[in-house]
Amino acid sequence: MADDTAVGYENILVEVSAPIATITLNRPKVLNALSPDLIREVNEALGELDADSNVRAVVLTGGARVFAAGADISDMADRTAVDQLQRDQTGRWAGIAAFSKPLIAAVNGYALGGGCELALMCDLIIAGDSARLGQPEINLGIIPGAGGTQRWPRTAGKHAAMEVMLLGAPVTARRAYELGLVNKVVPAEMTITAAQRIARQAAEKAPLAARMAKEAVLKAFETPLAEGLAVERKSFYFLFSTEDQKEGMHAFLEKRRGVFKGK
Ligand code: DAK
Repeated sequence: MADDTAVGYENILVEVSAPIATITLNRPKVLNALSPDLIREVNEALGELDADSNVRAVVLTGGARVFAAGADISDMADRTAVDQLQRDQTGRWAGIAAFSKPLIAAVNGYALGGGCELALMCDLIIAGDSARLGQPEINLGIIPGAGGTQRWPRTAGKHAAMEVMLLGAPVTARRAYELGLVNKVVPAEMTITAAQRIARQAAEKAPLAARMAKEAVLKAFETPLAEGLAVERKSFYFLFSTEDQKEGMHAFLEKRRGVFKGK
């Protein structure tokens, strides 16, 4: 994607301002409810941005007022279990979780249900003080379907996870910060620029090292320690085959700032 382009999707806006890009969920009338088309577009955009070597970090936001009020209830209300199984919704969300570059959520207002799960799939979360994160699925007679029951307890612990899952009430930005769910709370009008600033910081780092670091950290949630340590070690050795490792270490020795090419 070219610089500073708003690429034409129907449910999202994508702005590339190399070395970062910003994806904005854009269904304001329904509080960015995550229709299948919106999720497909987020996946497609992330696929393109992953392949674009000019883009090194991405901000995902819902804009100034709301992140996302969850999956589109009007789309789900009359579906059967077999419908749900056959539409491979899980596969569509997996593409988002698999994005290989730093992905930073900028959350204002509600991040509920699938909206909260989408934020939790990101690598960092910057929350505006208006943010409310929660899993209200219990109020609809269902449970989270995009990782909420797994990612909440891994980050916030069992009891906080049970509280949001069983009572269906969201937590404030401040509480989410205390629980370790969000990295930083800022005034709501600064959320997106704060996230973009952090994305630019991440974009200055060595891209292959960032990719390996991200993979290794995510492995920690899926594997026993010995296996995770083996992944880390192999990635560590691999990075000594990159130009960026030579650049980074020589730049340090020469007392200058490293310039990384992702090679
Ligand atoms: N879906 C559809 N429309 C929604 C919506 C949603 N999730 N949330 C809000 N809207 C619509 C409202 O219907 C309303 O539309 P109109 O009446 O104007 O036509 C408009 O957005 C504004 O909403 P409100 O009038 O309700 O606004 P309020 O400020 O009064 O309340 C609220 C805001 C966020 C508290 C409220 O809208 C609310 O409770 N929304 C529902 C939140 C919710 O229950 N979310 C969880 C949905 S279930 C899966 C992956 C993921 C999922 C499932 C499967 N697989 C991979 C298998 C995820 C499931 C979910 O997220």
